[in-house]
Amino acid sequence: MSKTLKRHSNHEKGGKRIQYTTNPNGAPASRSNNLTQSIPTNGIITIVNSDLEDTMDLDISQLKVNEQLKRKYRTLLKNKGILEFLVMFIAPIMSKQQVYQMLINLGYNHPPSKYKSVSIKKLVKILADFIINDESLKLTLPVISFGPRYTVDKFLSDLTLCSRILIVTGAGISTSLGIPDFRSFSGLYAQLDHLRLEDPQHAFNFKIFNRNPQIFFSIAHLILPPDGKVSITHDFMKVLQSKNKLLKNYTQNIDNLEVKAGITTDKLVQCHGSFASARCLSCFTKYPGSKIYSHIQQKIVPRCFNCYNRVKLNDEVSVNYGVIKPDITFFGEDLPKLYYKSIKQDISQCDMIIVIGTSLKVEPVASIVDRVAKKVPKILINRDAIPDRDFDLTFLGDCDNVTSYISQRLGSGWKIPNERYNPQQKLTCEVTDLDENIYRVSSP
Ligand code: CNA
Repeated sequence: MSKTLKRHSNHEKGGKRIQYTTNPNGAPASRSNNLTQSIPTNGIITIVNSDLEDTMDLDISQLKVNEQLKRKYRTLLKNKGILEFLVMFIAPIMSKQQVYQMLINLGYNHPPSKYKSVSIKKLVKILADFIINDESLKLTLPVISFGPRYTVDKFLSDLTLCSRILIVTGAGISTSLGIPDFRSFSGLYAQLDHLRLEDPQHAFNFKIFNRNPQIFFSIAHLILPPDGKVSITHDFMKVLQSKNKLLKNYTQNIDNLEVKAGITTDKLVQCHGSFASARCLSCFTKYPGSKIYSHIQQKIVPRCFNCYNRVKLNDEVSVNYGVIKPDITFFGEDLPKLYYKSIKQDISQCDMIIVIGTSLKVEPVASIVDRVAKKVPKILINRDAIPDRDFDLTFLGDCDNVTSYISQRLGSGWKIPNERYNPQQKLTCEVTDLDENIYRVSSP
């Protein structure tokens, strides 16, 4: 039986999601599907949507306590405890007015004059502090351990100690070389309008390729690897390899630049194949990828000589007859065997996972990070955050800047051997979201 795990796009990761909804004026929470699930972090309720505008223009100073609700809330808090109360009455999406109303209905006093100057997050924290410090409720607080935050310093120190680092990479590590990624604003998908495809992913769909190989070959030149150059991030991986710290690089890239950077074959899994080789779809003759580069550059469909020699005048052949296809994995094709052979063991062996330059939209690679043990530090380096995956630390920014920053912080022994690397480059690393542990690295 063929493997069922084919490469596919996963726009809606995460399976079933649950939202607790409630009417803060009293009705208990109910469960409904398909909406966002809230996650408390650092002991503070982060279940508010700070973007939600207050819809009613209420005069806050006029709000009065609803005695019936007050009794209900406080009895529940005393009898069931704080967690049950939160589950029943705090909704993932609440307006600032609703939070304030709850505060009043619990009998707490927060000066209306300060209402405007506090953020909704702050107001929720004030509410939580009131409840937790309310001695009349005699609350036994549940012990919830969130563990210490995974700091940048801890990450840098772990890097020096870890010896089995798994690196998952995507198109973002090659964009500095001029190869567009897929899904960014100016990425390849945004440049395919002229093909009038229902979905830009169809340019990489195996069935469609077989029906019309010209579609792929009309755009393949856009992602052909440049000659002789690799990015700072490629060379950063090489540094890890030289220090015997690289367990393996699972790359979704097809540009084969990891090999050019010197990542050895035992340390590399090209999950979606690469342009390094190609083969005839009819007779399966294997060709070096470079054999068809000039065809790709000229947007010509390359055909296999052997197969065409066999065709006689007036023979009818199918449109994909003798087409030489680069060994890259199209949607609808299976991943290379090496992926399945090694992934399980590498997931169980790694002592750190670093994900770089990928939107994590294509399965099964996208879910590798979810399969790694909880105790293993999970780091993301990307231009965009990926909120639906559980990273311990996220560095937002250009991955060449982030890897340069890491190298600079670790000292001269971590110098990246790349002509573009500048150990003196001014780079800052600033926290942008403490709850999610997200830092932005940029050059001022
Ligand atoms: P994607 O979905 O286009 O995502 C790329 C991600 O990288 C986005 O989240 C960007 O924000 C981020 N990014 C872009 N540039 C940078 C940068 N300089 N620094 C940091 N982050 C950056 O691409 P994925 O790799 O996630 O998708 C997997 C596809 C893309 C694979 O199947 C590849 O075959 C395919 N692809 C490969 C290449 C290549 O080999 N160079 C190029 C284009 C597409």
